[in-house]
Amino acid sequence: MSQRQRTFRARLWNFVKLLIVPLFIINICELLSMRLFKLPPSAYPTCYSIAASMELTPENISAIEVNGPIPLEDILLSEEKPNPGKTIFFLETSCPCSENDFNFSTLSSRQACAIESAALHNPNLDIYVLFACPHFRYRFDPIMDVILSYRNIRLRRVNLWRFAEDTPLEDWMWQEELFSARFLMNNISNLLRLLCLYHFGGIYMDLDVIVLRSFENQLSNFMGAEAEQYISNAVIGLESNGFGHKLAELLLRDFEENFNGDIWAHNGPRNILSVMTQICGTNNVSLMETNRYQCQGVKVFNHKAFFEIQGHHWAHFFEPKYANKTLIRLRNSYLTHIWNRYSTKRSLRVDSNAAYIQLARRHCPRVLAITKEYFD
Ligand SMILES: *[C@@H]1O[C@H](CO)[C@@H](O)[C@H](O)[C@H]1NC(C)=O
Ligand SMILES: *[C@@H]1O[C@H](CO)[C@@H](O)[C@H](O)[C@H]1NC(C)=O
Ligand SMILES: *[C@@H]1O[C@H](CO)[C@@H](O)[C@H](O)[C@H]1NC(C)=O
Ligand SMILES: *[C@@H]1O[C@H](CO)[C@@H](O)[C@H](O)[C@H]1NC(C)=O
Ligand SMILES: CC(=O)N[C@H]1CO[C@H](CO)[C@@H](O)[C@@H]1O
Repeated sequence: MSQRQRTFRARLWNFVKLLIVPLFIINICELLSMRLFKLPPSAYPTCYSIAASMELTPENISAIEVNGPIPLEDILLSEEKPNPGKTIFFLETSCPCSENDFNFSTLSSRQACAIESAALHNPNLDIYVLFACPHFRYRFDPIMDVILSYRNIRLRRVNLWRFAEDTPLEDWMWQEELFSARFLMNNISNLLRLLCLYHFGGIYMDLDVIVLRSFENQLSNFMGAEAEQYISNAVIGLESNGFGHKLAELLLRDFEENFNGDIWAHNGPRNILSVMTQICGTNNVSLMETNRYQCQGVKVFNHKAFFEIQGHHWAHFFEPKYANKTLIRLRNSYLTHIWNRYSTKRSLRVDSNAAYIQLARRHCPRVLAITKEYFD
């Protein structure tokens, strides 16, 4: 190596050191300050803790104005509790706030449709809709009114930290919560669904589905394959006791362990597949589907049950030319996922002939009836 090359290398190395060392120190300081002064890592997650700190207690509940917003009861503090193993849970976990200011809880027509369809087809189950963040709803809100016209629907709030008490994640929520909040908040919905099933058993469903038939005869432990080698966490059923409760615990523990690990993407479905592999002794999802007894009785539905129309075909719900075929394909499904992730920006007129509207007419008639112009 020539003298010149060596000098160049030395310079380069010095430059890299100059760059890396301060970055490293900044990083350490950031971590330390988060630990020592409990500074949240970014503004967004603080909305959840602000919401939790603004809770109404029985003492100040009477301070609410007569015509003011209506407070939601905390699911754990309310006298009326979900019926163990006989409740369907929906979660609304978004939490935007600005300067301690929250919008009130409300639902889009599509979310309300999921909830109505569950209530309509399962009159003997409780339907609980849980809000992680704003704790009030508007006094005049046609969508909420129509939802509450079903006797089996309840709206509640959850305080994330209280909800983790008496679960395997109780300590973890407090210790790691601020340190890792950035990640936790992204995945709050993945976590909260497991906590619901741990507390009460029952069925969890995403808010971007339509229920097509009754689950009242399916109140056992079940999951749904979304594709070959892929089990979704969009719909999960667990009994409130016995192996169902045990499975909820395994899922929570796996969630916690891998929260700190490197395999982070798609953690919801990864979490499910890893635990199912453990209990079934195989990672082959088709074998899980055909041999329920190998999986301690946990039923894994074929993808046709919940995901007959796959994500890349989400437009089949929106374009009238696909409607007939789509409705025929869904004839044997229990529910269908509408893929909000892809379809949320796609507006749909209430008078469209699209499959989504035709399904809504049959499975969420009251919500569709009060929706003006756009079913969004
Ligand atoms: C209600 O009272 C609690 C303390 O009991 C307080 O922390 C909370 O901020 C109050 N909520 C409102 C909306 O005033
Ligand atoms: C409340 O809703 C309005 C209208 O949808 C929106 O512009 C505003 O940013 C929201 N505020 C918060 C705090 O989320
Ligand atoms: C799963 O098992 C089935 C039946 O034995 C087999 O046909 C299939 O190839 C297996 N799939 C994988 C991914 O190993
Ligand atoms: C869908 O089926 C209806 C009758 O059930 C028929 O009138 C209509 O033309 C069909 N639409 C398409 C796009 O095939
Ligand atoms: C479903 C979800 O939001 N998953 C996210 C969990 O957090 C990781 C890390 O931020 C994301 O990569 C996942 O997308």
